[in-house]
Amino acid sequence: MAVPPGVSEREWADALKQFQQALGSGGVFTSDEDVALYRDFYSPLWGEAEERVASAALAPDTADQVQQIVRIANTSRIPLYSIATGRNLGYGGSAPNLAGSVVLDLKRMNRVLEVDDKRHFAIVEPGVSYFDFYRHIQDRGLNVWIDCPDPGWGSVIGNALDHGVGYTWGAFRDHFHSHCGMEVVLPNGEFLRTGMGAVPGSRTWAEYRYGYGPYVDGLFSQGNFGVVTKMGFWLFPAPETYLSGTVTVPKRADIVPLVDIVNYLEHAGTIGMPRYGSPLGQVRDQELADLVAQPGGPSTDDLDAFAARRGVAAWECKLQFYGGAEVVAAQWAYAREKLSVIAGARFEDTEFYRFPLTAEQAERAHKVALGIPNLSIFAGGARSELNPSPRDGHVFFAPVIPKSGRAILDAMQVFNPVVREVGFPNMVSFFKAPNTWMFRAFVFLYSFPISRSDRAQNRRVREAFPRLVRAAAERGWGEYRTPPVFQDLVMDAYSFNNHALRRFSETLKDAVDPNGILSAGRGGIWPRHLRNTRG
Ligand code: EUG
Repeated sequence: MAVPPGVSEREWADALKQFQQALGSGGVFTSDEDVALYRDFYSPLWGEAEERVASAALAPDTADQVQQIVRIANTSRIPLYSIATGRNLGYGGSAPNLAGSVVLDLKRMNRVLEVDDKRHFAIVEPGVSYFDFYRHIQDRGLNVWIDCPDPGWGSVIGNALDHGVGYTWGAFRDHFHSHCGMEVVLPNGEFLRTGMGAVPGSRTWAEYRYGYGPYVDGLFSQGNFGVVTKMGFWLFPAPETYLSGTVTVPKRADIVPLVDIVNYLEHAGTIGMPRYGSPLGQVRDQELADLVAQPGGPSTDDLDAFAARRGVAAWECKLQFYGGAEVVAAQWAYAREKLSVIAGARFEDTEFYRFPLTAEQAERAHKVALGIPNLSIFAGGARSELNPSPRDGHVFFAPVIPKSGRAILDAMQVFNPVVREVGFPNMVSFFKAPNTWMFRAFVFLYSFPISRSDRAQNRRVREAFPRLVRAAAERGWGEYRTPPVFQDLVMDAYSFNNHALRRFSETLKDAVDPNGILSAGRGGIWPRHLRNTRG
C-alpha cells in the first residue's frame, strides 16, 4: 500500500482508521486493485515512473461525510484530490496532479435534490451524471431539458467545475456559467453556501447568482479551494420543436463573413450552437491531395479554383433553432436573408423535429443537440473493420481562439507546422473547422493519441505540448483545459504582469488551505510547501 507524500506510515495508518470511522470500511479503498481504477487510462505518462497514481480512495455518501474527511485530512496533512464521476477523459480522468494523493470520490453522492420546471432550475449533488439527471427529469415528465457534453457518464457538477461545455443554447452550453449557487466544504471543514444560499432558509438558492458581496463561486472551479457538495443549475425550458438548416459558402475566404454573420445571429439569440465544417476537406482526390502537399500548403486561389471546378463548397455551417414551429421557421428565413449577402451562399433544410421524438427520430438525431445524454462519441474511436487498431486514448490540446474567420485561417497556419514537426503529420489539416461549444470564443481542438503500450508515442505527445502552448501564447492565445501533466505549462502562459493571476490564486490558497490538502497542483495552483516542485 502506498503512503501519501509528507506523512509517516504511522500517521497514515492513524488517518486511515479515522476515515474508516467516518465512512465505514465500505467507503475506504486501499488495495492495489481498487486504487488502480483511479489511474488516468488516457495518461501520457502511462506505466512510467512519473505517472501520477493515487495512494487510496474515499467514497462518502453524504456532505457530512465529506466534511469529516476534509477535517481529518486537514489535521493529518493528507493530500486529497476530489473527483465527481471521474470521467474527465482526455483531461486527466480520475488521477491526481500530486502522486500519492487520496482520491475523494463523490460518485455515491448522486441525488437530484430538486428540479423546478416552472422556474427552470435544478439542484444536484456531484455524483449525478448526465444520464442520472436526464432520467430523473424524463421519469417525472418534467418540462425542461438538460445541456450535456458528449460523455453522458460525466458529472453535471464535475463538468461545470472543469469549465466543460455542451451543445444546445448558448446560455446553457457553458456549464459553469449556467450554475447558480453552491454548497462547498472548505479546506478547514467548514460549510459555505454562495449566492442566495448564504441566506439561511433561502428560497432563491438557484435563481439569483450573486447574493451579496464578492462573487466567489469562480474560486471553486478546478477544485483548489473547496469540495463542492451541491450546486444549482439553470435549465432550458423544453422547446416544442427543433429546426436545423445548413449554409454553404463557395470560397475559402468566405469563412470571414460567414463567421461574422453567424456570430450576429448567435449573440443576438436567434440560433443555438452553430457547427462549422469543410465539405472541401471531405473530398478524397489525388489532385486535391497534391495541392495540399505543396510546401507551405495550398494557395487560396488553387483551392478556390478546385472547389469551383468540382462544385464543392469551401465551408459549411449548420444552424440550429429551438422553439415554436412558426418561430423557428421565421428565424431560419431571417438567417438565410442575412447570409445571402455572401455570393454563392446556398441553403439546405437539414432536420425538423416536433417533441416528443419518435423512437426512429431519437435514434437518428444528434442526441446531445437535443439534450439527450449518450456515449456515442466513443464509437468513433472504437475497434471496427475500418479501424482495426484503435488508439487507447487521447489528450486534447484545446486553445481558445477568437470567434472570427481570420482566426480560423491563422490557427491552421500557426499549428500545422508545429504538428508536422513534432511528428503527427496525419493531424495536419487545411480544412479544420473550429469547435463552437463556448458561447463567445472558438476552441481549436487537437486530439493527440495516447497509448498504453507505445511509450515513444506518448513521449512525442509530451514533447509536442510545450511547443503548441508556446505557439498559441505567441499569438496571444491560451488553453481552456488540459491534463494534469500539462497544467503548469498552460498556467505559465497566463503570465501577464509577472504571473499576477497565479500569484493571486496562490496567495488565496495559502490563506484558505494553509496545509495544502486540496487538489494540490490542479490548474497550476500549488500550496506553498510544494511550490518548488512546479513543473
Ligand atoms: C470534446 C469536447 C470538449 C473538449 C474536448 C473534446 C469532444 C470531442 C466540449 O469540450 O474540451 C468530440
